[in-house]
Amino acid sequence: MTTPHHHWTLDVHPSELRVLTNGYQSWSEAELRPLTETQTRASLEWMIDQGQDPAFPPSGEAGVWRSHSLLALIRPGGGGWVGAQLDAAHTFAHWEVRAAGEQVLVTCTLEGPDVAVAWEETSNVIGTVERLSAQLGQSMHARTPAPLRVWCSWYSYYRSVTLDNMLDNARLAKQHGLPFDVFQLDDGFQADLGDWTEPSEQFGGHAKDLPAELRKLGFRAGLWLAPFLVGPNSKLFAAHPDWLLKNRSGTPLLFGHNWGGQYAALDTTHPEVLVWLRELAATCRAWGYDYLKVDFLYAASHPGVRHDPSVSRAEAYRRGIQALREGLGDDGFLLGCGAPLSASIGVMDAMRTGPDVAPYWDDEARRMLLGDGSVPCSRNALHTALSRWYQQTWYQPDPDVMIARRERSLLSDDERGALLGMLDVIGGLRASSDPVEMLDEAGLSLLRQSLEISTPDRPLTLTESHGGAVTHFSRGTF
Ligand code: 9PG
Repeated sequence: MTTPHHHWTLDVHPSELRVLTNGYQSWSEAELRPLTETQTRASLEWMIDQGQDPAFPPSGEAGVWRSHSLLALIRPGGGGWVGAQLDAAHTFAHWEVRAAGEQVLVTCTLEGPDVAVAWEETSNVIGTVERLSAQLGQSMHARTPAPLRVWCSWYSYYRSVTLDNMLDNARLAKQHGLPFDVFQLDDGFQADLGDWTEPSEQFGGHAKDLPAELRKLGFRAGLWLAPFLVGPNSKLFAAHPDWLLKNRSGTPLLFGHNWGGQYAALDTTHPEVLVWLRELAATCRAWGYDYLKVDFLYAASHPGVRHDPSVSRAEAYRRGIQALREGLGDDGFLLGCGAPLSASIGVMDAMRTGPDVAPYWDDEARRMLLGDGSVPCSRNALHTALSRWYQQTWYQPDPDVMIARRERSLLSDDERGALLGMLDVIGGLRASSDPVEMLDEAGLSLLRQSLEISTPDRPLTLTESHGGAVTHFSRGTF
């Protein structure tokens, strides 16, 4: 594996610049900040595993900022510099900018096969970011299907969701004429991570029994999976220890912290794992699910010892998601979450571009004291998804759900309004998790507004005729 390295020295005073960064995966922070400030580094290892790139986390030094795939430096007048990798299928591009006295040093290190990297000085940073990201999207055959309106079980029922909860909400949504396209079952239906075809006790049924009922009510069926994760007590873990990502001593690597402890990951450079993943997605499709929310996807590119050590982390990830796409079928809808971003272009239809929304505005203690910018809360979700506006050309963005309910929520009326407006500005998928029975007239009206897909804020796409003359402007597919 090669590690090509580029560097540039800029004769500009660091105090003149702001830096636009892009975090590694869906939940990692993306932001625009003065270069002289300090990028936040999560203070606990499991938070770095789950919210940053453990192989390239923020350094924590003042005046040093790290970014993935692309980086922009902005001068007060809007000019500056933009760097971007021009192919992301097999290679992670690690950008670092460093204030150094009267100068600024920039490096780009490629983890994986050598790919072209653009570095441009420009009078219009925003325009250049949009042009280079659109170029990356085009060259990787980005999929940007029409956005869908989704009801998702997570942000109200969490892991105690039942089959009846799903059906009750779908029936009520139909009664109220709520314009959802998809009803998506989230985490909680499965016996364990990896044991997806066996139900949990509390679900009160089997996930395969849901799609036919949803279709009768006029909805498509969606299912959540964390397809690359393996619970240490799961049957999959016991049956196939050879399929797991290892640490240097050859034992399965356990990392992160969720579901009450650490978890293992599938090694997607192992050919049998790819067969298993294809079959898993095909099984869900055969059950009637044509929309999959595939989550915790960074597990396939977590640093560790793989069956085929010559495969880059980006390539290992890509093989895993391609196997899922093959199993689901080209006409199925694939939403990535907790996913390395640019390496997903052309495989994913939609992508979570920020951390989770929660029924409160901020989690200041974890954000400020523990340095975790990916902790669920409305503020973090909006902050990061807004800072990734240019990724509309990579996939359909999913800025996460609107929360319209007043019960079981700490959001004030103003905060609900802010969430509604900012989700609309970001665009992409429209989603809700509110139990429909919790919504009064005002709540239903807020929910209906949030499901309206407006486009006027989306950038105009210029379409040229063969002769080069502009024939029409369109609103694009966003
Ligand atoms: C299901 C959930 C929902 C949600 C996903 C994801 O860093 N963390 O500890 C962390 C845990 C869970 C999480 C995000 C971050 O949520 O984004 O929509 O599907 O999993 O478990």
